[in-house]
Amino acid sequence: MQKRGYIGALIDAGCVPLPIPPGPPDRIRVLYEFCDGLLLAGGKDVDPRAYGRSPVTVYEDECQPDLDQLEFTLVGWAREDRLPLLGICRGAQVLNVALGGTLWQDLTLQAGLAGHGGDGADPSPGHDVRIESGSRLLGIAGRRHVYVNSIHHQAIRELGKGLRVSARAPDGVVEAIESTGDWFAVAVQWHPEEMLAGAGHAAALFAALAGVCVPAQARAASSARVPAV
Ligand SMILES: [Mn+2]
Repeated sequence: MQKRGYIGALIDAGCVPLPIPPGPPDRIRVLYEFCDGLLLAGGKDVDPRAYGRSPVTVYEDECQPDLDQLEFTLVGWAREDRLPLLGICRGAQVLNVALGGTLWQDLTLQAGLAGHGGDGADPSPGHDVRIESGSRLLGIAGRRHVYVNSIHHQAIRELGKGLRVSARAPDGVVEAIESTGDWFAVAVQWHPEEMLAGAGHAAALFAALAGVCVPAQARAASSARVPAV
């Protein structure tokens, strides 16, 4: 979590934000054990080599492979523990890649898909998204069509294992994904933390995460297995 927006949104939803800085997995695990849920925030591009592709754009120097690995580890733990997860922008991409999916490295290189901003020179005014029926996201947002901001030049390409598309932009770009199973893992390509003043569906995402978080002590008490550190 790098921006005040995420922290403020979590506090407003009744959470106690606990930033997890990069570090060795054993130390990260100590912090993870305190968590009742996980927010994967926006940030730099995922290193394309993490999903078996060579970098095709100038954004390679924007990558942060150590952060990628940390967040892949966190996703793996969260999936195993069914720890609730909300992914935002890069966080949605991290969730997808951690589960074996791939990304469009640069939407501006794809015909008809350039209108999502995020390249620093051409900010997008935003766009509509259509939320898929039967999705968790529809239950959270409460309606099929919402208007969102758009500050990304990458997007979900091939889905990771156990994920489904839960919203698309009018041009077909995947704008939200979520777990198909009983794990609350919901991720959006837009930035709800920057939309809290104007859109009820933005605050609803953070409220949904807070609502499904089970206190860590109760989770430990209900489980016969203590995760190994
Ligand atoms: Mn977009």
